[in-house]
Amino acid sequence: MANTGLKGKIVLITGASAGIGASTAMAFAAEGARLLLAARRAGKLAEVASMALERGAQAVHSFHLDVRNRHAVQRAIDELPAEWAEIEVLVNNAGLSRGMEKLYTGKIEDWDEMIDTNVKGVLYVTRAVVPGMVVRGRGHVVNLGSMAGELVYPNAAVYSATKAAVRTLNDGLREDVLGTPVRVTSIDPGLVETEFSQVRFHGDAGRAAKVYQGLTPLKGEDIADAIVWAVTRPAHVNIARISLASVHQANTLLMHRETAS
Ligand code: NDP
Ligand code: 8X3
Repeated sequence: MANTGLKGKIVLITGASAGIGASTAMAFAAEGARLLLAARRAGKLAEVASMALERGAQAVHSFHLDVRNRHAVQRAIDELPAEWAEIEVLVNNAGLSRGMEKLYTGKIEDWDEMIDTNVKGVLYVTRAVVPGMVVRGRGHVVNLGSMAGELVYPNAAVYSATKAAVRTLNDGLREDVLGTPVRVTSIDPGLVETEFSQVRFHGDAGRAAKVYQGLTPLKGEDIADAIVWAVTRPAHVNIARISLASVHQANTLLMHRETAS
């Protein structure tokens, strides 16, 4: 293992039970970090925790967290065991898309879920964790934005708006911690094959698979790799944003799909 300075460092990953969050847990585990893994599905979280220990994590502490519940978020952070309190890296990853509908016919419940998770959830976790980073004089916040935050695509206005909000919050936080050593980075991927589309289409696996048909999407590991790279730059280097997509995707509107001959 190369010395990236992450050995023994405490890394909190929200939405660690699947997809990019789980891959990020594996990548930090391989660096010997101590992992705080949070999500709602306890069984999945336990599987990720045990894989992370096998992969080299120095220790793992998992806990139930619904990022939409601001009191639960504050309580979970306040009540961390003392040996887990000094969070060095926060990965604000928990997020989702629900539905693909025109804005004027979209389901309001879907909008609420996306806004509550992707925007308010990021705010609540950031508000609970970053004061400690500022007091300790060290820390790195990584926010999962999206290419959709850069360029809205049809039938996804609300999801895209939440990710545009993440982009603004990311940049605003960087302004507000200026003068402290705390760093703030947004990771803005295009299509990544995870549970994302199944969640978006409420478990419709066929519809989800079509999203990735004929192209090679990014994998969770690709995003994890970018996150670990960003947080292991020298302490004076602040990576503002990494935008990354598959070679088959130019932006949210333009993709190259191979058709079966
Ligand atoms: P997945 O659906 O595979 O994973 C999402 C994770 O978020 C799960 O671990 C889920 O855990 C967790 N989560 C969802 N809601 C909540 C909640 N209320 N409280 C706590 N945890 C929650 O999706 P991805 O891994 O693809 O998505 C991760 C992030 O990356 C999201 O922010 C997404 O917007 C972003 N992103 C994804 C892209 C993609 O193409 N996949 C591209 C660009 C950005 P549980 O259900 O157990 O709570
Ligand atoms: C998820 C990627 O392009 O489906 O943020 O919106 S995309």
